[in-house]
Amino acid sequence: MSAIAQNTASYFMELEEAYGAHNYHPLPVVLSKGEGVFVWDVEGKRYYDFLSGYSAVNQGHCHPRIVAAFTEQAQRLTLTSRAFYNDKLGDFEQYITNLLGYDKVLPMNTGVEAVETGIKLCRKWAYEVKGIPENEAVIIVCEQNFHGRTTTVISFSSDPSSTKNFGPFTGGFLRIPYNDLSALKEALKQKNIAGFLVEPIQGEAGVIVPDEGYLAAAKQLCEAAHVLFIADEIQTGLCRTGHLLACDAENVRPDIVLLGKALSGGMMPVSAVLADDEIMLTIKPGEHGSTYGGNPLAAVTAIASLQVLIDEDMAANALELGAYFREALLKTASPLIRTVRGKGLLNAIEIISKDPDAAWKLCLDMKEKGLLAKPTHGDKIRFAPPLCITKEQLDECIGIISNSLNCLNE
Ligand code: IF1
Repeated sequence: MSAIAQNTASYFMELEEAYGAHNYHPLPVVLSKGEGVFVWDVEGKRYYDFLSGYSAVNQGHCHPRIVAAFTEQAQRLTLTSRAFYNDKLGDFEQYITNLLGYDKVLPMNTGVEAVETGIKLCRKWAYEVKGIPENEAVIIVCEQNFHGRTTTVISFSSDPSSTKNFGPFTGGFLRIPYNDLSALKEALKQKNIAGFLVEPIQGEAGVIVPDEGYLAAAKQLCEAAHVLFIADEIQTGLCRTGHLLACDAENVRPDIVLLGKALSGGMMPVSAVLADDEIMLTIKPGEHGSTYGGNPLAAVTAIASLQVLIDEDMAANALELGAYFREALLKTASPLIRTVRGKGLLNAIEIISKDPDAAWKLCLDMKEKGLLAKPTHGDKIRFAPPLCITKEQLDECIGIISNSLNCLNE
């Protein structure tokens, strides 16, 4: 590896290959700078970012207002642990609970920690409020779910690449098909059901949008069965789908909301769980937490990140440009596109081709033309630009995508 000139793309790729675990398979591009909808590689080439850090940078890369809040606080106080109070956490707690309309918030770091927290809260509530016998609580989840990578969370995954040779697993989960109300109705008849954990749109599965009314009806069924409706809004939340929460589109108020990713605008891992007192206050001092959870740097960064989403009306932009984008993709009438789906600026296409590598090749070609996206499950490509993208920029991106589709078809 010493034969490769330093500071070239190959050098950085070889470095990761040699010293990093091989748990990802990145597109061959090495990024070193970001601003708004753009990222730049080490050679200075500029790209539209259509992944947005897996929806962590909804606000755009290095948003100046978030960077300013972050750097100012970084020079003042970053971490105190929760053994002491700090003068920023309360501000954040007040701001986010007011914004989303819940009694309380519990701050964590990564998305999967929010999911773990939601599961623990749901179980506590089940035993201490609902009266389910201890260790018997069951949480309903969906086929093709993605909620993160801890051992408990993969325990209820239906994806063999997430689970194979990682067992033994955590019990207490019941899997039903997604977007299937009668399956939910049946499952809710079983004994000791405590909660229903659901993604308002299934991201990893390929941006699967449920039928209109599914979330509202599912919430009603849960309510009638005295079961908590837990919405994993880690990817769909914070304006990505054209609403502050994806559940807002159906006027659904989940019993527990899980947030992460864009809660920090890409600055650092910040996640949060929201619920009312009846649920949240079942967890007592010493029963749950995290070293970094609720640190003042995270608190300040999260407030700024939320304010940017609201002040720049990013939900409205996502809603309007998302519809425009899907229509434009359909208009390309490319024989390579099997389907276009999504909501707001969380979108995906499914590629149809005899070539099993078609989606990968398309992404490589778009990269050459200045747009970054990455295939999943072989044939699906997610298109999720930062929510600050303008119509003019989006038009240019639509041009790149349709050019690449044409090139690949030749
Ligand atoms: C990876 C997708 C996005 C999530 C939902 C919890 C988490 C995630 C609904 C965990 C994380 C990620 C992680 C990333 C791939 C990715 C992803 F492909 F799965 F769909 F966003 F595009 N709930 N999603 O989507 O959050 O602990 O990672 O902070 O490579 O694992 P985390």
